[in-house]
Amino acid sequence: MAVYAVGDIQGCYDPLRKLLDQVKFDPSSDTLYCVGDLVNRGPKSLKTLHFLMSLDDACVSVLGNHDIHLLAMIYGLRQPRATDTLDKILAAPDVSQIGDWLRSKPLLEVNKKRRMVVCHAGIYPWWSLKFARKRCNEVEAVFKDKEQCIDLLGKIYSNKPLRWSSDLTKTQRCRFTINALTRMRFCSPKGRLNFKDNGYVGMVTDTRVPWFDFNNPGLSGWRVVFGHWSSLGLLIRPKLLGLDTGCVWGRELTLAKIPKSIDGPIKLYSQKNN
Ligand SMILES: [Mn+2]
Repeated sequence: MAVYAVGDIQGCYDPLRKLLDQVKFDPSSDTLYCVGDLVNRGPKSLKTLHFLMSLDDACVSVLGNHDIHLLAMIYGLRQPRATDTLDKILAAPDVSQIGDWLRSKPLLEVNKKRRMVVCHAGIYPWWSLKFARKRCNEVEAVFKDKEQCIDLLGKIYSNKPLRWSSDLTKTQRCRFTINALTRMRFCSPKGRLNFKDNGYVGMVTDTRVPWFDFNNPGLSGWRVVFGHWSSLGLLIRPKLLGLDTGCVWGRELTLAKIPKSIDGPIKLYSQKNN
């Protein structure tokens, strides 16, 4: 009945399997939460997806920006970038099922018993958990319908709107939600998402603050588990767990055993990519 969370896998299949062996992961009783970015840049994206799909309900994953990029490529909406390593997936006989599986994944997962919220990049600091779930549900409902999903994927590649407001159109709301949940690192104190800087914490200024450094009473009583920020590395605070430890960049993949109590100690395991 153990609950684990793993950082950005990005096709690093071998360290993932080693970590699961190390903790004797049992898919019939344990659960593995993935913070998203299951694929791309790493060596074995297709194998990673097939393995995670085989875990069925024992794997709970949220979508990361690379997973959404893959979806857009599967549906012919995006051209490959030089750093992409998605060719094998795109040529796979079951690429359409892979697309269906990815589309069914949420942007936000909640484990009530462990008081844990899982997302790829973070939660917009001006949103309560309840409101964030409402926003994510709106996107997830669109993704579940293939035609609507394709239509939305064709419209999300823009940074705007940078700031949430209640008078956005549905497309703007969905784009903002996807950008916040899967790409955000810094926000301005006035609530603008900052996509200009890809991330050194040394870049923090009065106008560029990590999303998790804003006080958000709407998340009190919850532990947020996220990835996406490899230059941050492992981040452990009482209510925060950042798990992107840059496996795909030659560092390591991190697996965390989530304690039953929110105040309990987190056990960490890590494996390099060879
Ligand atoms: Mn990411």
